[in-house]
Amino acid sequence: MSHYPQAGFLTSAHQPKQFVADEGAEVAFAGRSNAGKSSAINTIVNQRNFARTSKSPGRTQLVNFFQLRDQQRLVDLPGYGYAKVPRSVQNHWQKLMGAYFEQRQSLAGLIVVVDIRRSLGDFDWQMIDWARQAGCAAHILLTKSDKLKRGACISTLNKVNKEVGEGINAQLFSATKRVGVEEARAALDRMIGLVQG
Ligand SMILES: Nc1nc2c(ncn2[C@@H]2O[C@H](COP(=O)(O)OP(=O)(O)OP(=O)(O)O)[C@@H](O)[C@H]2O)c(=O)[nH]1
Ligand SMILES: [Mg+2]
Repeated sequence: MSHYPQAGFLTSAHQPKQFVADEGAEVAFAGRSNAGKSSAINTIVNQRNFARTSKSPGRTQLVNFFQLRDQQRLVDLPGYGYAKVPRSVQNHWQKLMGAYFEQRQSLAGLIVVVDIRRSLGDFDWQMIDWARQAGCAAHILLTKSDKLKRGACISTLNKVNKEVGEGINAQLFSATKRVGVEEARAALDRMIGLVQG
């Protein structure tokens, strides 16, 4: 059975006015295009094709809202940093994300999904800064950890934890090999308020 039996798709928003009612609590997933956000969400929720995945990066330009439990949501934010996206799309992304982080009272936490083979990029840092400004918790998934040897995973994990400093934790994750799923669920549940901590 799913860890989140009530989970389901709510809506996709292209404009802030399409965001779902700003009540309860939600945790947003952000990351570079193709980093593995949708795969991470599917694995954590334990439903195939819950959030769609794609082989062509930059396809998801919408803010996708999912119900997790009553008054608790997951949000799949549009991927960033895909060079071939036209400037108009990049500007739209910037505005949409700015509005989301500024307005969203129900934003309880941010999960930044980073391909472990890349270090944190400018946009990842912008997300972390926005989260800090919004006063919400943040957690980092170093995903695709199946692509590196154990030693390289650990040294990247240590390096990233040092870079982000106090208050934010990074962890190893793999959607393919199901690494770090319980740890990610615990972070998600803690941020969303199920477990006070
Ligand atoms: N080996 C490996 N591949 C992964 C993992 N997670 C995702 N992928 C692959 O990486 C690609 C992108 O995954 P998505 O989950 O669609 O990435 P995304 O961040 O949602 O991408 P956009 O929505 O386009 O921004 C797909 O081909 C996935 O199969 C993982 O843990 N290990
Ligand atoms: Mg996606």
